[in-house]
This record gives sequence, structure tokens and C-alpha cells, in this order.
Amino acid sequence: MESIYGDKKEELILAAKELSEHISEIRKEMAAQMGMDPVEHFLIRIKGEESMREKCVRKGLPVNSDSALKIIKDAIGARIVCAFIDDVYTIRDHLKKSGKYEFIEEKDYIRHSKPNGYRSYHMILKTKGQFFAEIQLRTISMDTWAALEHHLKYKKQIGGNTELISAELKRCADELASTDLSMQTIRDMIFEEA
Ligand code: 0O2
Repeated sequence: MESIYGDKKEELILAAKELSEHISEIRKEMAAQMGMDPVEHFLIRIKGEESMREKCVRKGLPVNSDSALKIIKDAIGARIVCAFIDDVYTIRDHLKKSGKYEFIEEKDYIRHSKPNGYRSYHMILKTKGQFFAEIQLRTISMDTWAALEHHLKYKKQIGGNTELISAELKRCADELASTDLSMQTIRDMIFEEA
């Protein structure tokens, strides 16, 4: 079967590799400046053939490379997980000032969390003049919460009181947000002392 990315698959893989290398460079530069690696973990992937086909169908789009590469904007997906909130914004700034990309959209779900409590900083950028990439930047606690919530969301047969579960998830998100702020304050105090 032909790839959903048509004859662009190789170029798409190359674009993802270059983006990955650029993020690694930013990470190294920041580590040298700060004396610690700001990134806890970093993942980058090309959306799998099946899940891209499924997303085209879900969005009511024709299942072809135009939909996958020109309409859907996360053929390349990257997730950068930091220990501290400030590092999320510093990495964002490095990406923006590099001049390598066209920035299409930004959603700050950190300053404006989703009603369910989801927090993350999302950016859609265009790389090499043609490929969209979705970058998700978040802290470890935001990542932990999102993973758990995603897991629960897909457990359709979930028992118990759904309303209570949602309220508890939101409460956890708020507590984690407050902990993230405290951790950032502690780091700022340590740096001030140094
Ligand atoms: P998939 O299949 O992973 O791509 P989009 O549907 O991507 O065109 P959307 O939903 O407006 O556009 O974009 P948004 O809000 O920036 O979300 C993009 C991705 O962020 C989602 O992909 C999730 O991976 C993640 N995300 C957004 N909201 C939540 C949330 O409430 N909980 C969790 N756990 N993750 C979230 P999709 O939409 O799942 O599609």
C-alpha cells in the first residue's frame, strides 16, 4: 500500500531528524549555560501510517497525502519535557529566535489550562518550508498528569462516578500546577544564593 505521505516520506523523516538535532543543540547550549540539562526527556516521531489514516477519517478528510501533510498539522510530533516551567518558555524562545521555522499557531495551556486541567505549551511550526510539526513543551508533572488522563480517557468501560473522577483529576492538576510554581521558586532562590 502506498504511504499516506506519498513520495514525501523520506523528506519528512529528514525534516524530523533535523528538528530533533536542532532541539538537541538548544538543549546542550542551555545545559552549558545553566550547569544542568533542562530537558528530562524528549521524544520525536512521525505519526504512524495507521493513526494518520484514522485521523483523516476522524476529521472527515480524504485519506491522502494532501490531508496528511497540508491540512493535518502533526505529521511530525515532538514532546519536550522539562523539570521547570521557565525552561519550557526558554526553549520556546530559542526555537522562535532561530529563524529556522515559520510559526503557525501557539496554544499556551500552561497559563490558560483546559477546563479538565490539561496543561502544556503547544506550537505548530513549519519546517523546511513545507512540513508541519507539533511541538508539545511541558513539565514532568504536566506530562505525568496528561499520561494518566489519556490512559483513563480511553478506558471506556471505566466504572465509578465519572463526575467525581473528573473533579479529582482537576484537583490533582491544580495541585501539580501549584507544585510546579513552588519548584520554580525554589530553583530561583537557589540561583539567587549562588
Ligand atoms: P492525535 O490523534 O494525538 O493527534 P488536533 O486534533 O491535533 O488537530 P487540537 O485538538 O485542537 O487539534 O489541538 P490541541 O488542543 O493542541 O491538542 C493536540 C494534542 O495535545 C492532542 O492530540 C493530545 O495529544 C494533546 N492533548 C490536548 N488536549 C489534551 C487533554 O485534555 N488531555 C490529554 N491527555 N492530552 C491532550 P489529539 O487531539 O489527541 O489527537
